[in-house]
Amino acid sequence: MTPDDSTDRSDEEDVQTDHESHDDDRARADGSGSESGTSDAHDGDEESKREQLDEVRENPEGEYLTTDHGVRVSDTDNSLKAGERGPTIMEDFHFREKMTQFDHESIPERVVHARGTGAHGYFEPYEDPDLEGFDDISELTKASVLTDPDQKTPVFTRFSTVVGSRGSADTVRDVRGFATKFYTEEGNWDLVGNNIPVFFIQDAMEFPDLVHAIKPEPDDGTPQASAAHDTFWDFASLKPEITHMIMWVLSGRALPRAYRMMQGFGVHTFRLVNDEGDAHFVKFHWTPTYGTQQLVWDETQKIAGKNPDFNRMDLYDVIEEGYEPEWELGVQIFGEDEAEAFDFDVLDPTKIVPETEVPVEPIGRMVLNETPDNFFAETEQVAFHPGNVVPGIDFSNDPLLQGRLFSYQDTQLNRFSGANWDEIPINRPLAERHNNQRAGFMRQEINSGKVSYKPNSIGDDDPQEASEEEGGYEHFAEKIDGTKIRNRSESFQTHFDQARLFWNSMTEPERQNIVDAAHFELGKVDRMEIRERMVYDMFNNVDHEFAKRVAEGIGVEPPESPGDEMPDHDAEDPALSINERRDADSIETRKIAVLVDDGYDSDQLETVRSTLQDEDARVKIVSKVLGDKTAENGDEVEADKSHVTTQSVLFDAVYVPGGEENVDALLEQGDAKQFVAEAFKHKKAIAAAGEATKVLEAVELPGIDVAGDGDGVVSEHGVVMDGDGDDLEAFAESFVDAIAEHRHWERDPKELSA
Ligand code: HDD
Repeated sequence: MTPDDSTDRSDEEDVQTDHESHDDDRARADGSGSESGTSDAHDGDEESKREQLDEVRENPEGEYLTTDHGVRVSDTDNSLKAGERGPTIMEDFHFREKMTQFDHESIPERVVHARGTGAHGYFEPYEDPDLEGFDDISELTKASVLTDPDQKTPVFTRFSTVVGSRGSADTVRDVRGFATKFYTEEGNWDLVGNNIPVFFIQDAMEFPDLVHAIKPEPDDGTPQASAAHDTFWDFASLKPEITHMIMWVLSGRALPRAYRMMQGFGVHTFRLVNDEGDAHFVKFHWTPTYGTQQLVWDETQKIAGKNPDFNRMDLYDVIEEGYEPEWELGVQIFGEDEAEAFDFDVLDPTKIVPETEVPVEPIGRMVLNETPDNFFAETEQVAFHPGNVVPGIDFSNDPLLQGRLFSYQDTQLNRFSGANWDEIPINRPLAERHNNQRAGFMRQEINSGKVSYKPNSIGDDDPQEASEEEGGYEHFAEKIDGTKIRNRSESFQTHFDQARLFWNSMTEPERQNIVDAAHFELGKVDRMEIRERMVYDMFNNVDHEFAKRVAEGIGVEPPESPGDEMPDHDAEDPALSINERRDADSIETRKIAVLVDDGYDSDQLETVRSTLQDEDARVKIVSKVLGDKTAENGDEVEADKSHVTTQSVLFDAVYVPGGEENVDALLEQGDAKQFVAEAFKHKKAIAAAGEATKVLEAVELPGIDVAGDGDGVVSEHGVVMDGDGDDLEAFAESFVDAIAEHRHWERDPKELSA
């Protein structure tokens, strides 16, 4: 019997309430049953979500304009009036409808993570991943989305900033959201994480306070998308548990180069549960194959003005250009006994499980390969909920996670004004849905039949509850024996250990970035007592030298001795440092500007350009004004951007080709010299050959001896030069290597700004 048969009234007497009797009915367990409502049965391949969305796509090409009710419209510019110059008439249904739709176009923005962008793709588990202590991943979990290499599960991933409103700039200092909806055969699984593996607070109860403190202040509504104001640091300075997160937020992690160049973390400890009901703790990690990379602070602020959609456009553009951003999903697995032995509590979301203790083991990969058709319908309306899990994936008692399990469902009610947000195409699962929900605002499904309750005899007691074997979700049978209590566990009280681990793990340039960030953030705090608390009560308990360095820049008397709670350890974990981990050496998708004017050296430009393009970098010609530029030999290139519309901060590297006339023109252009100077300041690779080295001389790059005739190809701190301009291939290769370094941190950050 399939679920469809249950509406057959002739079967009414044949009531089955014994679920065991449905054992043969595999249709329920494997999702291969007949279609029902708007949720089709799909076989869970990569295309299946796309096919489901295709059913609701609309394209007006070649069609007549109609009202929402399908009546063709003859004039959409003029309202219906009583006389040519008379008042508008109420009966103008087209005017009323058009205006009403417009007036109701916006929905409340997300209370946090309002600003974001998303893309479609798929997830596929690796064949036979190497997992220490397990012969097969099915010993760990029964979630086929993670175990079956033949299953390509469609996903939609939305990246976001946290604090800013929907229209705020992308490159602000902030945590980034990294939320993935897996449309699995067994229902939707939402992994709603961030690009930082810890969180500000330990208990969801504190979340409204945290968000109120960091959002614009309630009296004047400023500042936008920034933690750099009194209320946030007031809150932070009174909450030692926030220390570890503060270290991450002051670091380059809060300034990702691109969404596709940041790690993602599930943050909480979750559980994986196998067929036998055995559970292991797990931490989820996403690692980008384009490498974990950051911007520098000065650059982020300029980008916010030049292109506030920097990260949004980056993701859209690379996918549209045919690149496929990819992340590897890794897991850290540990048992309850191991968890007991750690000197921190795995239920405390302000703690990582250091990779030096438990390695990250890769189990699959996610590829994003399709942009949404419509930002509102897909990216804005996608609704995540950490409570969306599938059999084999379960929660832990992390009090932050437990609170999230309530908050997300609730917040969607606010965003969508009703409970049927799960029926919106982007949120609708691929797995079949059958239950006794029938009503509510904007109900889309038409559920047939008389029955919407259980138990029932009229409808054969369908839909049936599924046993575990039939795919029914069973919560992990954790034994709980507790006293009702409202307090914080003693095991949650070590606040500085891992903050110190983070500081110890940073390279010196990263440390300097953290200190500079603290100078900026706390420099914006008016109240001295808050700045003092941050230095004495927080930073001085992480590292004494660090506290002194911060104090010196914010008018606070440097502490004379380390804080009483400063941990006595020098442990490091190289996985925490962006500079140490790198994750990728390729320059694929990197954006390289070529500064060109008439009279450029065409052979040189083409050699460098083709070398870069062979490496899948994106090369753009930048000139004073748009239009074609003519080379010495009569070749032409068309400028992609002019100095008015672009700037060095929007590129990863810059190349200045030779050619006497070209170089003379560039030397006259302040914008061109500024382009090179800023690229240097932001530690990006720079290349110049032949006459073009004169541009480097004119810009006076601190600490760089510009190569001259006879020096050959020279690479100094990421500045690649060929004074003779005659070894172009070696020159181009050297430039590729310099770009792959991402940033040349050894350049003194202070020198140019001095
Ligand atoms: Fe949250 C959105 C990630 C703690 C309450 N959160 C939201 C989004 C991400 C995260 C990525 C955006 C989803 C999207 O793109 O639509 N949140 C996290 C992480 C947390 C976390 C990694 C800590 C580990 N969040 C957290 C707590 C609460 C919330 C403790 C409340 C108790 N979060 C929300 C929310 C949001 C949200 C208010 C706003 C919009 C939404 O849910 O859909 O419910």
